[in-house]
Amino acid sequence: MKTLRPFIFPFLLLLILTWLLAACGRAAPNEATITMKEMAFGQSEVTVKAGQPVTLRLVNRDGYTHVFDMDEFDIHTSLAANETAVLRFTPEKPGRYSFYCSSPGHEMAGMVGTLIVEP
Ligand SMILES: [Cu+2]
Repeated sequence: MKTLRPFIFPFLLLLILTWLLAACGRAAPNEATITMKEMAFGQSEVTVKAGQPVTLRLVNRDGYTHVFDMDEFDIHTSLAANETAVLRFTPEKPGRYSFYCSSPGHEMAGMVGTLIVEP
């Protein structure tokens, strides 16, 4: 057993580091997926932390174009039918920021939501 000991410690350390990295990747708090389906956003509220990069995955499940608009961050992303897009930005100031779809009539039909940026 004594000859094995030098090998076990680095192996355990590697195992723990791998587990930590995997756990961090899975629990990323500033990631969200917003689907666009049947003239609505799948999530009308998305909560993130200020000062940290945000990743938003947009998935258009409809057979026509939607737009993801968030004026405060100058985001205006158009998604064709069944298209997916990934947005990355960093909200510096806490607050509530509305997002909507600027395709004609969609906002009126209820394609609105709120990004909540917590301190
Ligand atoms: Cu739309």
